[in-house]
Order: sequence, then structure tokens, then C-alpha cells
Amino acid sequence: MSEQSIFDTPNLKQRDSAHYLHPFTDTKDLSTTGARIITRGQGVYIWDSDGNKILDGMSGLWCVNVGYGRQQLVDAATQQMTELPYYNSFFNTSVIPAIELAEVMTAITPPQFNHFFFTNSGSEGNDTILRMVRRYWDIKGQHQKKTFIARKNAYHGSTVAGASLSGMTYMHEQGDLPIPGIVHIEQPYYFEHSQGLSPEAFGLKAAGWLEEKILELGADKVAAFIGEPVQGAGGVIIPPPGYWQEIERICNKYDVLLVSDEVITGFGRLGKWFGCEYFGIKPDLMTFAKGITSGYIPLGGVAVGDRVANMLIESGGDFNHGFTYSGHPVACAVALANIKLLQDESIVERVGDDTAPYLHKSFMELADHPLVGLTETCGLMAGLVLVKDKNKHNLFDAEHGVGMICRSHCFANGVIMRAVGDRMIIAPPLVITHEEIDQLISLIELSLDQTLVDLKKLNLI
Ligand code: PXG
Repeated sequence: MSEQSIFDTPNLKQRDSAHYLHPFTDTKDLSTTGARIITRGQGVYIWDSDGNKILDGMSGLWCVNVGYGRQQLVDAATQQMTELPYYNSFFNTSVIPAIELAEVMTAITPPQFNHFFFTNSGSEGNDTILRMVRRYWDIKGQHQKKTFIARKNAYHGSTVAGASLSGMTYMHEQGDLPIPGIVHIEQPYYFEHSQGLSPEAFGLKAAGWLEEKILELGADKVAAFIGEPVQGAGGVIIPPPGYWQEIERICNKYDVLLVSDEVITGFGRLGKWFGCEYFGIKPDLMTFAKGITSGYIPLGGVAVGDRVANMLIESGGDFNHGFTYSGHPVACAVALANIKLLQDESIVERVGDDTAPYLHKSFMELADHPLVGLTETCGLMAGLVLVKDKNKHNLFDAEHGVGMICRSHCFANGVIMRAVGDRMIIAPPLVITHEEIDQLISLIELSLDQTLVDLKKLNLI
């Protein structure tokens, strides 16, 4: 699998830990092991500085939807950089790629979305939503209606608002978060919280936690509910049937805006352009990022539904919010080329009709493995839970880091699979073929076998 390497890996590792602070990383720990340095990508594969070819089961970080090495995206960036590398959209100016992208987004998003605000990232998208929604209710004269309800184990970004909306306690512990006006309800995780209920009954129960929270706070205080259609960073938590419909019903009943954070599920991940279409709900706002450029260049933003957009526009007055790079012409040009690729190659339709059902069939076969207690997929997102006792679904103690053992084997075997606790997850590029899915599954199977051997040696099983 290894190709001749032209890189001096020890030197790169040493320089990496000398000056580069990595996100979400124990720097001290990393400096002892050294980072794995990725140098190139093509299709669904990446290569490290030692020349190892690795199947990227995570699309980078849930973003390289059209795969690596797409010349059309490179050409779009080059052409736009040559023509006009930068101009802003402040002070009544605009740039053509941003105009065109807002138009294209109007065409590909659900009909209620006719206005778009651009940012550099998903986190900034959610910061924008927090401010925009609070302004919306202010304009309507409902100055008390400011609280956001989000979910535990959700991920909505790492800025102050993004991390506050996120339901990760280990993020809240640093920096005195969440900020006031953000509360969390339990996530709809069937495996952990269902207590013998059917999936449908659990879906209603989990959505009911939103109603309970609204009643506790008072509907006149609750501005919006935000959720990822399928929780990504939390471990591919797929909501039970009926959950999202019930959430929508409750939001409508109490006049609470519904925000769908589509940073991962947008641009085809579930076999529809957006996750809200997959679940059949009509959000008021959507956050997007990642897949809009397939990660080739940073771009995020907010799809603003007519209800909010019309109020902001008709009321007049500035919305005092924006970034130097809002509507960056190069990022927008790359997004346009990326969306064109998704359309020209019918990639989203192929995921829905072909690749996702194929992944489902193959991934579910892993359920027979002695270490696997649960397998589930939704579009091209999939998760399995490592368990001690298959029949009783007994989990390992967190301190044993069983997921990390499995992840290390995956790495060594040339496949990227993430561990969220003992939940192992994948989200491969949308262009993955059947043959590549077969390879992905057999590499995962091999890694599970090796993990089992390790756990037996450690007397953990
Ligand atoms: N919302 C969702 C649903 C996300 O997944 C963001 C917002 C923030 O986007 P930016 O572009 O600001 O990173 C994300 C990002 C992980 C992981 O561990 C996931 C993300 C980011 C970093 C790590 O799976 N998702």
C-alpha cells in the first residue's frame, strides 16, 4: 500500500509540534506521538508523508463531498483570483460570484429560502443565526423572545455562540459557556434513552422534551430551536421516525423558529440536497458550510426563510453584522463550480438511489461481528457501537478507550474511521463507488477483528 515517500516525516513532525497549535488537540500529547501529515488526495483517497494510501471514510471532516483532485474547482478559483481575488460586499458594493451563488442557492434549496447570508464557516453561520433571530423578534416587538433551545451532544461550532449552542459539556467547561439565553434538551439517541419504547414512540417522547422545555421557560421567551438533522460530531445520532415532524409541530404551536443546522447534512450527504428534505420538514433557517465548496476553500452561511428575511428587509435599518470575507468572490466561485459538479454528475441523486442503499446493505453486515452491538446508516453517514456483550448490549468502561483502539487499527489498515467514544463512524465522499465501499467495509471488518484480539489480550472481553 505504501508508495515511495519524498517527505522527511520526522522533520515535518518536529516542526509541526514546535509551532503549530492544532484544533481540539492535547498539544503535549501530540508532541510525543507526532501528527500524521497528509500530503495529497485523489478521489476518495488521501496519502500521508510516508506514502501510505488511505481510504478517507470521513470526507476530510465531513466536507469533501465531490472527492479530492477536482480540476474544475481549481480552475474556478484560479480564474476568479486572476479576475478579482477580493472585494467586499459592504458599503453598497457587490461581487458577481456572490450574486450568482445566492441565485443558485435559491434554486437548489427548499422554496421558502430566497435569501442567503455568507460567512467563512459553519460556526459563523450559527453566530449569524443567533443575532439574526434575536433581531427578528426585536423587530416584531417580542423583546423577551430570545432563548435558543439546542440539544445535548449537538455540535454547532466553536465560536462563543457556536460552542454555546453545541451540547458538548467538555467545550462548555472551558470559557464559561454556554452564554446566557441558550439551554439544552436531551438528544434523541434511541440506543441510550429509549428504555424499551418502539422507535416511533421514542421519537414522540424525545420531541416532547422540547415542548416540556418551552413550557418551563414560557413560549414568550423562546426564540428558536436548533438541531442537526442527523447529529454528526456527536457520533452519527440518527433520530427515530417521526421525531422531526413532531419537533416541527411543536415549533409551530408555540411560534418558535426552527433552525436546521445543515453544515454536514447539506449538499447531498443524505441523498437529498438538504437534510430537512430527507426528514420532510420546513425550517425557517438553515446553516450551511463544508459541502458547499466540498471543503476546497472555506465558505459557510445562512439560508434565511421568507418569514425572517421579509421581516428584516421590510423593517429597514442595518443588520449590524458581517465579515470581511462575507461573499468572498473566490469562495463563491468555487461553490458555484462545486454545485455544478454535483448537478452535472447527478451526485446527490446517485447517493439517494444507489450509493446510500448499497452502503446500508454492506454496513449492516458488520452487525454480525462479535464486537458490534448496533449498526445504523442514514444516507452516507453510518455508525456502529462497540459492545462487550452483543446480546445484552453491555458497553465497555469509557476509561478503556476501546473506540480509540479500533480507530488506531483503522488508521494502520489504511482507512479513516472516527471514534466518538465507542461509537465508530464514517461519512465517505459522495462519489464513493461500490468497489470502494466494499474495500471500506472489509478494512473496517479487519480492524474490528484486530480490536477483538487486543481486547481479549487485555482481558476486557
Ligand atoms: N454545525 C455543524 C453541524 C457542524 O458539524 C459546525 C456547525 C461548525 O462549522 P465550522 O466550519 O465552523 O467548523 C460543524 C462543524 C467532528 C467535527 O469532530 C465536526 C465539525 C467541526 C470540527 C470537528 O466531527 N463540524
